[in-house]
Amino acid sequence: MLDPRHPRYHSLLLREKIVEGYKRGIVVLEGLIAHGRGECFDYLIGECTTDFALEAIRAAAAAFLTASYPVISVNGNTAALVSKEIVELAKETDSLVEVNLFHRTLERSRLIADVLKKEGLEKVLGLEDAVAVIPEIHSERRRVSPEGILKADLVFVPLEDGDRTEALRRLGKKVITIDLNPLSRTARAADITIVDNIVRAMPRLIEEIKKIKSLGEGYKEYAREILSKYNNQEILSRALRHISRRLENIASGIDEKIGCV
Ligand code: PTJ
Repeated sequence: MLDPRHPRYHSLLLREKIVEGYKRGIVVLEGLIAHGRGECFDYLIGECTTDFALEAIRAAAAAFLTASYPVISVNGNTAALVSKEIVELAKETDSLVEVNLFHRTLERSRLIADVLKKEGLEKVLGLEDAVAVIPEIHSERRRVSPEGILKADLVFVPLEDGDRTEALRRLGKKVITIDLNPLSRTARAADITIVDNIVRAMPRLIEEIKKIKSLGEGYKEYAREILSKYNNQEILSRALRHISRRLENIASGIDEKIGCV
């Protein structure tokens, strides 16, 4: 049992969720490594949602609300950490949800679908229906549902590995990711990159979507305006400068959080 007074309590809690996910067959061993890499970047960022992450979250909210066929792609780590929020996001944005795994087995896909259904999602794609293929992708991620990722105009791919984002973009889809590593290929290839921990970013994303929708009739217009001003390259540069500034500060003996919102 974790002691909430432990200085690394929140971080340890997430580790426990990932390990638990592994024991239940939802997360793969490689997912533990991916989580560790995320932890490291989170440490460098300062373990908070920053101003540049919030700007990307707002753009992502706007992109969801102006998409005509949004699809949320879920892998093992995402299901273990934020299944409840994934379901809420899907309902709030009328998105379809598709299980899409790098280390794909039908058994694990089913387990992940069950987790999402337990959170109240009626329909989960990416199981037996994953009969279409995106030929440019060389991993098992190429198997997609003709009703889901194949048809989508916007695909949300949090905690993603390498080449899929590039392939999805070549197919003309808008891609949003959440990735603590601003240097990853996915982070650099996506249209919108939220450099934040998925457990902090998801509730903020849902909140921003609700805020924009609450504007009423003209909300799509407002969302389009947010998107027209958004520049992902600039967000990634700000993420790298933020890390660099934090390291400079720490090297000078000032270990304090900066840029948190
Ligand atoms: O469940 P599967 O089979 O689809 O496999 C999922 C993993 C995550 C194992 C697979 O997609 C993979 O190997 O991913 P990578 O290449 O390690 O990339 C995952 C990215 O997510 C890395 O850049 C990490 O820094 C980042 N990351 C890890 N945990 C978090 C995170 N970003 C945000 N929040 C996190 N909690």
